[in-house]
Amino acid sequence: MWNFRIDASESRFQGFSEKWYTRPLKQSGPVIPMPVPASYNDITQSKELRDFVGWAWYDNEFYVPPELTTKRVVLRIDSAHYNTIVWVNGQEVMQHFGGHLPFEVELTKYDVQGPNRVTVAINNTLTPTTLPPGTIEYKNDPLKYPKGYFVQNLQMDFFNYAGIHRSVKIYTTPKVYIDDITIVTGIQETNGMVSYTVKSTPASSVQSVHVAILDREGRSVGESGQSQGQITVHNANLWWPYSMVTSANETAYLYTFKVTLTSNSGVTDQYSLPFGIRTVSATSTQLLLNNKPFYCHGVAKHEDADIRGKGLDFPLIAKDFNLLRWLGANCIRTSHYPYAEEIMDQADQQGVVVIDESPGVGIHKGNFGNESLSHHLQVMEEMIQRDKNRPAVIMWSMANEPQSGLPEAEFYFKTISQFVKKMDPTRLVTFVANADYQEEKAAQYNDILCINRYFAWYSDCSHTELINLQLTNDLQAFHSKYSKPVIVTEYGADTIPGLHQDPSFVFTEEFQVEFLTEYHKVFDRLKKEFLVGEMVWNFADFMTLQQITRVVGNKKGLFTRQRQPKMSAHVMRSRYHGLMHSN
Ligand code: GCB
Repeated sequence: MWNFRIDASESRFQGFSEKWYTRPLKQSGPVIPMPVPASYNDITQSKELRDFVGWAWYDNEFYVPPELTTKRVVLRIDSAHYNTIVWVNGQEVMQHFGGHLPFEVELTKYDVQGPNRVTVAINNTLTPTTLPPGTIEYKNDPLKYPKGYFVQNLQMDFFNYAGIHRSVKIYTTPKVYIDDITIVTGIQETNGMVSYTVKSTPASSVQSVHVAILDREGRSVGESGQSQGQITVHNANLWWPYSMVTSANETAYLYTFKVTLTSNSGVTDQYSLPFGIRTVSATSTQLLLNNKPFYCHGVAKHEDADIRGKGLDFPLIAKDFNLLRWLGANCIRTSHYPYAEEIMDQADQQGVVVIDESPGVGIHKGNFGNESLSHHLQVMEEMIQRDKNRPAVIMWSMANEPQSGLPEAEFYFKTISQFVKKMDPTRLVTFVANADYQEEKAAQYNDILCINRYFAWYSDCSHTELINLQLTNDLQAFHSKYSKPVIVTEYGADTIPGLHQDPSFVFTEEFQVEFLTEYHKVFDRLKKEFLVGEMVWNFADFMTLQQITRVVGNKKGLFTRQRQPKMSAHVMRSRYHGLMHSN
């Protein structure tokens, strides 16, 4: 529990003018206990706090045991949404723009034996250059609104949860330490080719680097004394998604890459990184994992649950992975932002393939300028840096449903796609398109065409008899234009659990089943041609803004927000288990 208060002053700047970071937050005014990690929005009964836009302040105390002060002491925040400033003992130590990704600072140069106070101020305001973008609209009609009244307009449809969403850690490393490891794998006949680079700091103090690849039993299967090189793993066990497991291969085989660093005082640092040997590629009609065709049958998700909002929650992570297995889903998209590292660890370990998406959701006209682009590149860099060694990640998604029919989208996505390919030539890149195939300007830079479709929901609502014709024509047109494989990354219908009507009616469980089943008929046909994946929108119901089109949130889940199955979950389960055996 941290101390917490929002700055609801008219200026929204009282915290800075009164320097709340210079003394315990409770001395600045009333504070409440706030759990970390969690979104702050749903923790109290206050509507003002739930819907708050502006600076929220947290503080807490920590100690660094004297024996650790001889080491490098680092403060790491696994994620906070959105714009964050951190002070230690009243001194500003770091700032970070953007949710969903970690940031850290070395505290060694500050006196931190303690007791220490860490103060964190977080602003959830979204602007035209943040990711996701948003706008603040001031309402100036004095007959309708009080002075200074504003609303936050968002271009995404999920609730803008805010706060310290993931863990805050103090960790230590030796002074001469392993700073970064990059592993890239290839396959030659039955051998795994493991190329690696180890970065150590300060490089001048390093005497030697030793690397060893350990198998699951801890036996060394390859070693080297170089900080950079390639190791051949003979008769390698490849990393396979669990749906591709046969008697000859195992699920998600992870090796350990063990690095030992020596300085003139002996062994100074050791790090063991789990990794998998696998390759990803695409032809004009296929997605290949380890040179074998892979059909992705999965779900798009959200980090979202009652009370904690987007806060990290281990029981929820375990439950969701159990439900993915129950469903037979072999693939998830981290719609619409990078998920917690603890979730990604499970995907690596359990053999669930991931399309790793940036928070670039709802990029519209006015969000394609240079400032937006350079921030987007920065976010892609942080995301790739964080997830580059994960075997589960097969594709980077630059964005969800940008206005990619606009001419300015072409340069924007060309630049990001080239940047991503340069940083990571071993994975595929995409963004999830929503424009009509004739208007689409940027999908040429995607390796796989990812498309969200809502025929019979947002268009021709209720007319499930049109899905077959419309979806077939649309997907075929996209594929013919670009000669690339296609994944339908979203399709779904809002469904209120427990609402039944026969014949089907929108919002009933019967309608959701009928709707999904009509899509499946098309998928089953096009799967033989160029379709390489289908992903339901959404795994579970999730919270949105308050709108007349949403009944307390988006209800397109196969599961309720509390993770109980709707009728559709059983239908998907039978489909996915069937697909698994034909994969
Ligand atoms: C979409 C968006 C997703 C929405 C979904 C819907 O196309 O990508 O964020 O939640 O539609 O249900 O409207």
